[in-house]
Amino acid sequence: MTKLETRESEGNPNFEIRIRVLCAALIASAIGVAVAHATGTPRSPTVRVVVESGFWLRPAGMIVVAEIPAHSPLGRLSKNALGNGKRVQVVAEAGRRPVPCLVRFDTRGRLEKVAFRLAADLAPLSEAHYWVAPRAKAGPVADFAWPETDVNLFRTRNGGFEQGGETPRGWSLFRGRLSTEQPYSGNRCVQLDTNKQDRRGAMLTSEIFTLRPNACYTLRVRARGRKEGRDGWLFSVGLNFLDETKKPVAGKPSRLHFAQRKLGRAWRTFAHSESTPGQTRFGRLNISIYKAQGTLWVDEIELLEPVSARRPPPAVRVD
Ligand SMILES: [Ca+2]
Repeated sequence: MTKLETRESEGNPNFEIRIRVLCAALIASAIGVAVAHATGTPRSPTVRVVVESGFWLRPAGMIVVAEIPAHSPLGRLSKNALGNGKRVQVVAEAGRRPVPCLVRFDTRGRLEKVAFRLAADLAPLSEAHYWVAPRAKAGPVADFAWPETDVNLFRTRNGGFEQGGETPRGWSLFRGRLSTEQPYSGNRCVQLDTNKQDRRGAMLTSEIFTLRPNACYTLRVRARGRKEGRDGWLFSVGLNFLDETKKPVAGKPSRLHFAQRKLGRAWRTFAHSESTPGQTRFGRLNISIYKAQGTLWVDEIELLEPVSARRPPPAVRVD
């Protein structure tokens, strides 16, 4: 922020905020009109998709996939209403032009996902906005194939803790147990507990699984918690990279992916991407309470292995 802007905002902060809100509203309105004008379709219901590049350049033409929220008006439209996908369009906010797209419907015939090509290069650490909307008349379907989806290694490894008895299949628990208290998904999650009397911590550990060397994996974990006192970390997640002898890879014995001193009662999704060292052949996941007192709940763990690229896909979210 420049000195001039600082003085202005200090003098009348409300005014500056109002101007910004007004500008944002005008821009949004103009874009909406432009989308409708450029395509001749109703503006509603639309979904705005934000594509974030992360640390990499995402070239024009790259295919990205957006999930359409089931609760959104667009997500409630049926296959018939959308002409079996031929009456769905994606428009790039910049340049306001349609881009080729494909759609997928769920088993109930509702719009579930849209794949589309990036209209322009997306520089590292930047984002681009697109609109998904119905169109009045059926249009051409994109000529590309639906992109392969990254493989979730925990889909078959009980990442949601739904299988098994008191100890979920595929996992070891130290001072933890299964819980049916407000799971993130399905009927079960895992609960770890520590208390004042015993400061050894609590841990959830996966079985050893195969990893590829020099590949970029994305780990996602859902967690919530209740912490007592100020000490330690309530939520600590580490992925061990192991060599062919199943010993930690030299120089990078353990990669801590993320840690939180405390957590709230509502579920949050934590994610991190990291490349495996060249010697990596296997991996093992550890989630623990580290030197803290409290309760940690964990559910729906995903570890995404890239199908074709050695870098994670761009983050795509729907506003
Ligand atoms: Ca679950």
